Amino acid sequence: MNIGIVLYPTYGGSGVVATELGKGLAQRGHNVHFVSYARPMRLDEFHERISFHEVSFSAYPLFEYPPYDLALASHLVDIIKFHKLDLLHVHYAIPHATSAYLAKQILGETGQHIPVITTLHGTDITIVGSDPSYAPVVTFSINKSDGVTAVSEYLRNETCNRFDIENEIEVIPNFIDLERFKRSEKSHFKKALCPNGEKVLVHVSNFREVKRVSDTVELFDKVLKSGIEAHLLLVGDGPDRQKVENRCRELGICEHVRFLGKQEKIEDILSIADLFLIPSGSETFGLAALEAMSCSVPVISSNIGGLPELNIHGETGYLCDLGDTDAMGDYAISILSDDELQQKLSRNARKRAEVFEQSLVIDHYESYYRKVMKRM
Ligand code: GMT
Repeated sequence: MNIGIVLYPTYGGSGVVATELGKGLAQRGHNVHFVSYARPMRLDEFHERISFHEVSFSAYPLFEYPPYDLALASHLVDIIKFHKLDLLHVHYAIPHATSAYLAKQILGETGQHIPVITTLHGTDITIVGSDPSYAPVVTFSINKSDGVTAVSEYLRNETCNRFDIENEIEVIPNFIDLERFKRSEKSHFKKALCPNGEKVLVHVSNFREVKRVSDTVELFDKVLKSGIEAHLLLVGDGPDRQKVENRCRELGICEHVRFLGKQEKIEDILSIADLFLIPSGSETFGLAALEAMSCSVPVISSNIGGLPELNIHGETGYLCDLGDTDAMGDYAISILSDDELQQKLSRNARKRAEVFEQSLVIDHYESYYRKVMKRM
């Protein structure tokens, strides 16, 4: 098949899922055309069946806001026609599903029909929560898609509750490359960061408010106060970075907290982790937690969104009420002070990650593509 994938190229789960899916499809013999305004972060290698189309648009003085959605629709018309795409898979309703609908209508005028599949990753729903003016466009774009997928049961239910959805939504979860994300020998790295064998807690995010990075610092402070020698590695960057560092200074724990910034080889860092923290205020799936679990790292998360579909309380880690850093701290202390418990949770975490193995989920996408194409 010739497949178009429209995605956001930035440091974030939806871009990672879309890129890894496209790479996996290319390995299976499909021709994949990625479309975005910049090269996607994980699209870092050459493959003869992968192309990237950059959507460029001019900043005319007349436009205070350059119309990216229209530029994208025009590019899509051209790409679909010239490369004879069989299917367009867009990640995010805003504006991708809307631009895809426009492109489809334009092509329909010439008798060319292309199925459009929209994958919801979640922030579309959150944005509408805080800005209802998008609701009609999101509802329309979801209903006009030929197929719709969501990354968790939670997101499917949330979408149906918030919008007037006529389409069926198929749940296809995030997935993981178990070969890449596995615990590997990194003792030199561990020794450099923790010369006295300190425990390692890790958090990875884009430091947006919704990630509640400060909660990781609060619960880590509790861990330190219990007498456990430990380091907290904070990976990623974003708007809350300074606030979090200020809190570490107030608590006087800076020598135990390392801000590593954005990192490509997350699996190396996860390989020396004893515990992963994801106290988010909203998380439709929690790809960062899945990456940690695949590297045999137990997870302490908030009990919200799609996280309970991934992290099993008492088996792969623990789920706590949102913002309950006291309980999170207590669970962290119990894991870090009991090797047997830590090892049991680690083994279970890896086993749980195997459910989301990449090729199984790509199979699911491929069969969904066929199902949608058949009913066209
Ligand atoms: O979490 C983020 O800030 C990034 C966001 C994105 O838009 O890329 O991730 C969302 O999609 C991921 C892939 O499906 C999910 O694993 C994340 O849970 C989801 N983030 C939120 O719901 C906040």
